[in-house]
Amino acid sequence: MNEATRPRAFSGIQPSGALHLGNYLGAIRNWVRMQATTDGVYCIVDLHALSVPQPPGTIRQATIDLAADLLAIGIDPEESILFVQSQVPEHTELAWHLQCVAAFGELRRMTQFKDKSERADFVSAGLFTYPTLQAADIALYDTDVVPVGDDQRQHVEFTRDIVTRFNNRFGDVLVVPEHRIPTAGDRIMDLQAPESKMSKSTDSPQGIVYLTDPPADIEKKLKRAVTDNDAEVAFDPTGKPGVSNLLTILAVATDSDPDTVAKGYSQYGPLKTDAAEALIEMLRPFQERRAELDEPTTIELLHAGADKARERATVVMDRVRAAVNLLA
Ligand code: AQP
Repeated sequence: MNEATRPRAFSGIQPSGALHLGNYLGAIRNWVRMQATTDGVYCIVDLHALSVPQPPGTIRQATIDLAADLLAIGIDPEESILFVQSQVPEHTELAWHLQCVAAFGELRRMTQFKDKSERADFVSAGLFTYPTLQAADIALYDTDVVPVGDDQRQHVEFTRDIVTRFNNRFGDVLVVPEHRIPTAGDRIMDLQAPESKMSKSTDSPQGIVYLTDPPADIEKKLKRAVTDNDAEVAFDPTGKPGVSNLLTILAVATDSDPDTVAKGYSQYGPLKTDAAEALIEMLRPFQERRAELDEPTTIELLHAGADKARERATVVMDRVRAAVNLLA
């Protein structure tokens, strides 16, 4: 299939901290796999990261580090476009148009906004309108599929709603996308608090497996993972969230499913040891490639990616301006 006939995929990730297992198993692994069948556009969404206060000077370095991580994981700049959101100004322009068709009430219902705003001392207007910028990111590339983890399901559905509303007002201008959420690994939980998702911005150093963690740290974190007292290995995410998380991790790392994996264990100890081993093996090639990537090469690839992204974004933005009937 050539670029013109393959479905278009788009997804983004914030440079808001080091990559963890949830980001990889829930989303990025799919990005890499889908490169064979889709025309992929992958974006480091640095403007999204600004929606919560960041320590001064951290975003630039975090952006470069994240790009190197994505290249080492297998995002191939020959196959896909990898770029930084702030280098393509059309994202914020389209976001404004979408904000003007989004309703205040539907933004207020977004669970990510509710969760993050409840935990924050300062709630920015940007955090509130975040889903409209995300909708613009997606719509700007005529996206057909959006590979994301389950936590982004509501935002992609919101994108479908406002893109459809925009089209109803202004004509058939934007493509209505669909999400692509994995059947297992769509929500990896914190090892120390398995009722919460593993997240870059929570303070849980022992609960998060970072992709750059050395093998000894992975073993230690898995060994200390919270389980329960009844010592029965079964996949039951509501009743046994800790054990189910370990089963999911081992299943996804070995391309199996959690119920099948559960049948092979009667104790938590061997399950933890095998899950750690599978993760160490899964991450080894990434960790080796990551050590070889230097900053100047990474920055150069990002600039080239931004040029390619901008070429596509200007075409869609021209369509939007014409449809809204602004003075050319
Ligand atoms: N725990 C998770 N399990 C499965 N998928 C996950 N994703 C994130 N956490 C998990 C998926 O990773 C992609 C990139 O996420 P993001 O950085 O853009 O934002 P996020 O969803 O808010 O991720 P974090 O790690 O929780 O970041 P912070 O703490 O900065 O908000 C998305 O596709 C997401 O579904």
